[in-house]
Order: sequence, then structure tokens, then C-alpha cells
Amino acid sequence: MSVTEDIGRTYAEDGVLPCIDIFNESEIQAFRDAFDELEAEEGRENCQIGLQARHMDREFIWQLSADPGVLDVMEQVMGTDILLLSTHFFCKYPDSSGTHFVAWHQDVTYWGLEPPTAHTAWIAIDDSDVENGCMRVIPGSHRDGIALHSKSEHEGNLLSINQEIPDDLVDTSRAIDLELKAGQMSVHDGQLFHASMPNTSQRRRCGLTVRFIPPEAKQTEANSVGTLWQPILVRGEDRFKHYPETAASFQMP
Ligand SMILES: O=C(O)CCC(=O)C(=O)O
Repeated sequence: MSVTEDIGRTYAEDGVLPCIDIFNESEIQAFRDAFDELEAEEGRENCQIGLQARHMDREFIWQLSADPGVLDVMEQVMGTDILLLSTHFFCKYPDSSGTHFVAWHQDVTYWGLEPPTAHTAWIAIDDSDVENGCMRVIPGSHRDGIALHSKSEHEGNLLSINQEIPDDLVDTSRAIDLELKAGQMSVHDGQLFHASMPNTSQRRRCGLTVRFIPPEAKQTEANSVGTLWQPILVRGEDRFKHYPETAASFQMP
């Protein structure tokens, strides 16, 4: 899909944009090299889901998140005023026992935002496909409001507080797989049902989630890990001023 199509309308209807070219091969290779270095420093255990808000101290993550091509797409789905809420790597390693998965959930459920509005760009650092556990989504599910989440009874859920939408509320027959080549991204609405299966391949599956909110979305409760967000204005204007001004650590790319 190119950014010249009417992606705003598609997004409003489906709550997802499946596959958008952003970085070419050499650009994403440079970002992957930088991630490999970070992985060597941090260790795999921490890289799996422990790298949060590192756009504040790692320039390559900031460059991925505030890339003009990424922001052009976000502008079409959410309007001209954009706060970067946070970033979070989901890096699934080969897992022959099929243990680690992401349960069906909606992002905004435990983010403490009012209105509960957010949008995620999922940027593929590695190729992401069915075999290595790409994201799965249920198009249109964002239009039904926030579902009751419970605790997952399956071992290995990577989500922060083991949250899960119960099976009987998820119509998996409507699910689609979001396969992406490294350098592509998908975008999903914060109320879209999404999940991912274990990585049964021999390849790593690393994606950077970049969370964006409109300035009107105020944090009224602590998020699932008990912290306050520190959003950064990356496009347009913040006429609401719900958050203390946070400066980016690096220049806009
Ligand atoms: O990358 C994944 O497998 C899941 C990502 C996810 O759950 C999210 O973006 O909230």
C-alpha cells in the first residue's frame, strides 16, 4: 500500500493498515545492525519484551520512531497533531517448544488514557511471517469498544500483566496474518484485537512498536506497569498540554 491511497478511510473501517514500505534494504540493515549491538549488550532475555522507551537514550530507535515517512502515514490516520507516547520492542526468538506468544488483547486497555485512543506503528526489523510468529489481527474489531480482559491461563504470554481477551469473545475465523518484510510496517488502532503465535522457525522475529496518541488523550490512571507516560510532540501542535513538555534527546530525523 502506498501513502497516496486513501488510507484514512481504510484505517477507519478496518483499524489496520497491513503492509507499508518505509525503509529500503540498506536503511533497515543499518537499523538491524544497531539493534544487534544493543542485543549483544542487553542479552536476549531483556530484548524479548524488556526494551521499552529506549528512544530516549538510543538514537537509532528515535530515528525509526520519528522517521518522516512513518509520521506521514500516522498523520493520515490520526490527524496533524501527534505525540510519540512510547516505544517497545517485541523480539521473539526461535522457540521450538512453542511457549512464547502474545495473547489476544487491545493495546489501550491498561494504558490509563482518556479518551482511550492510541495508534501503533509496528516496524519490522526482521522479516516477520507466519512461521516466526507475525502479528495477527481481527479487522474491524476496534469498532466494538473495549472488551473485558482476563488473565491468560496459557503459560508463556509475553504481555506485561498476562492479560487476555477470553477465547469466547475472539472470532479467530476473521483473523488475518500481518506478514511483513524487514523495513515495512503495519499500523493498528489501539482498540483492535491482535495477538501473535510462537516463533517456531529458526529465525529471530524482531519488531519495534511505536505508540502514538493525539494530544487530547490524557493519562488519568497509571498504566499496567505503574508509570506515567512522557510523550514527545513529533508533529503539529499540542493545544491540550496534558503532559509536562518532554524534549527529545536527539534531533528530528
Ligand atoms: O509483536 C507482537 O507479537 C505483538 C505486538 C503487540 O502486541 C502490540 O503491538 O501491542
